[in-house]
Amino acid sequence: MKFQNPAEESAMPTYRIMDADGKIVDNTRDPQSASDEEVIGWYKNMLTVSILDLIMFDAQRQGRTSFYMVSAGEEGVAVGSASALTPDDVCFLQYREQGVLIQRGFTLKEMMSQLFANKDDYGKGRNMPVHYGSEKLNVHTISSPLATQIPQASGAAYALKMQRLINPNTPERVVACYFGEGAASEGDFHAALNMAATKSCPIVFVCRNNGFAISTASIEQYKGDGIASRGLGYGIDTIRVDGNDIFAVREVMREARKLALQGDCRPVLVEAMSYRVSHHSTSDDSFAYRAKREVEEWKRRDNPITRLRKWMENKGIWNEDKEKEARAAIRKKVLQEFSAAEKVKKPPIRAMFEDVYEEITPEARAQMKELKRLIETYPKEYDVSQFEGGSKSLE
Ligand SMILES: Cc1ncc(C[n+]2csc(CCOP(=O)(O)OP(=O)(O)O)c2C)c(N)n1
Repeated sequence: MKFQNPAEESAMPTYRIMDADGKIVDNTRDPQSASDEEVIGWYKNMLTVSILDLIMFDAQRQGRTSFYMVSAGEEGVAVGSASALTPDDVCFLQYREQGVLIQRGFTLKEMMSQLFANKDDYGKGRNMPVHYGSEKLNVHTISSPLATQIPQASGAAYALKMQRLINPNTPERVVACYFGEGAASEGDFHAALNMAATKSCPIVFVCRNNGFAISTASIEQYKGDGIASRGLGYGIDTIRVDGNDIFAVREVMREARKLALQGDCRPVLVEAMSYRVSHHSTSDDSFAYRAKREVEEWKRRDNPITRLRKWMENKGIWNEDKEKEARAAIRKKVLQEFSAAEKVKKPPIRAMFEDVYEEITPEARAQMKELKRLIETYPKEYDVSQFEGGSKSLE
């Protein structure tokens, strides 16, 4: 009799194409599978995420927005994986994947409208900042309860498979579902993987393992070999990848997408290793639970942006001048959209009552009427001038 002991098993390896100096270490793969222009495009998208993050983090500190979450250190996972998807593929996000949205074509204006909850926000200003969504880009709207999107994503993938069974002319599509290693401790993660495996769903689960879930280090989050080892238990093809290596993330995602669509379809699990360089959110001071020096060391040692920059410089397609120019242009664009979005009116107050159900109920109508009466009775208490249509929208 022998008990299998996880400590005696070797850890799952981490796939890598280029090292921290931007040098290619896996020559069996063409690191590019894309033109120089495309690679530069990914680089600029990662820079955009990073510059947007710095500006919006400061804006929150000045009280100009209520909340923000940065993606520092994880730009490569988001942009690299999204670059391997087609526009038809469907995405479910957690919240630290702004690079997925930008790579899919979400504009800075769309981003700012959500962050400032103005009348151009698709969510009509109802959600906290960073809870983006885009019907046009097949990105489901982000919600705060962790991991709830994972079984929903399995269900969506099952629906895509059924669509093709009913009509084989429907284009091949997969679901890409993102979550953190902390969220993977939720029951929903387990329900989702089991459902996707037993129903053979065309889905790629992308776990961002950045070492922390707010103040909880991953050493307190699980005892096994990360999240990847769980995939095998559910009968799911699994790979661990270096999340700071955009080429590796892209290649893994391209292969995962192919696998997911093969034969009767099947789910794939990708665990992308990185480090959460930033505070968890604007509501968190991470130096209360980790040393500042540790963070500084990580920043200096490795980073998805500098890694790709080194590769591009080695190849002779990037230099200091281009870097300065790109940074200045992105910064200017972000600030332009920032000040434009800040000035746009808030959604009509009426929007507060809409979409709870498909139609406004008689009870909600009565509440609208009462709210209008209160606003008009106490105009000094309720300044509604910044809301589109003022109290009239409640008629
Ligand atoms: C169901 C649920 N529990 C707790 C929270 C509070 N919460 C928000 S983010 C977070 C940490 C998530 O960590 P992880 O999934 O590793 O993602 P990361 O923030 O590291 O990107 C927690 C506990 C929540 N939003 N939902």
